[in-house]
Amino acid sequence: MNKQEIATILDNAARNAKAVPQMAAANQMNLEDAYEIQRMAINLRVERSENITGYKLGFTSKAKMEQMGVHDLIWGILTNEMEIKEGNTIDLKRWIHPRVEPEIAFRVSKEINRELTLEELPDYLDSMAPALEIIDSRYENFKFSLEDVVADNCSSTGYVIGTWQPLSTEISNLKIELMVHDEVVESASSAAILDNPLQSVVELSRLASTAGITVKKGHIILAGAATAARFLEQNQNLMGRVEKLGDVSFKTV
Ligand code: OOG
Ligand code: MG
Repeated sequence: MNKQEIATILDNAARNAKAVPQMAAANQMNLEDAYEIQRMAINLRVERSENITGYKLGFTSKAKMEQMGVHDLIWGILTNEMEIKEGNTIDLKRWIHPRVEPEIAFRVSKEINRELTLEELPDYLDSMAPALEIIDSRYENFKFSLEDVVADNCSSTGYVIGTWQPLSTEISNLKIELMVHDEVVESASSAAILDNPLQSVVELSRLASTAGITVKKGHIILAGAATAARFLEQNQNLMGRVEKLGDVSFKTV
């Protein structure tokens, strides 16, 4: 199969909520091919008039790498179709086998087109918020190689952002929790994310500028989960809680 065919299969899998087999090994896909396929699949969304709203980092913590068996940092693209408003109720039928994970989101205040240092970030970010990411691998059994997950836009499928607040640079040791019906089911320190979640923004600035992509003002950046992800079930109240930043929630049916 060529790259465009793979991108179309993955796009259809997401639209029809129907899993497909992994494709990297059978098609000798390398990492560069995988990112090209990711862009092609995003272009199909843009052709349907979706807008790019930001970027997400993946496998920035050991807990995530170990859960999924992939040990390299990856990045994917978010669109407005993936945005879920805080407090909304989502019908799980729109997804295949969705999981949720607690995250921290940053908002870009000035165009980023080169690799930034940690010290420079306060000039480029204006706010941060607690967030929940919903991931839904398009592959059967939620199993993939590094190339497969990259081609599948890093399992991106949904995100919920809590209340934005001014950027604070001291966030390297905040408690991050995932709660189901008010019970904590996953918990970690933000230090689990590359020792400091702001480091995810540094990594994104490097990866995006190398790929010739400009991160625009207003874009959001998800730093990557600090904990393992949990499968979603019907009739759940989900909440992400980040110490000092507050809560973010949604419900399932
Ligand atoms: C890939 C996405 C990883 C994160 O926060 O580490 C990710 C997956 O686990 O399916 O979003
Ligand atoms: Mg994530």
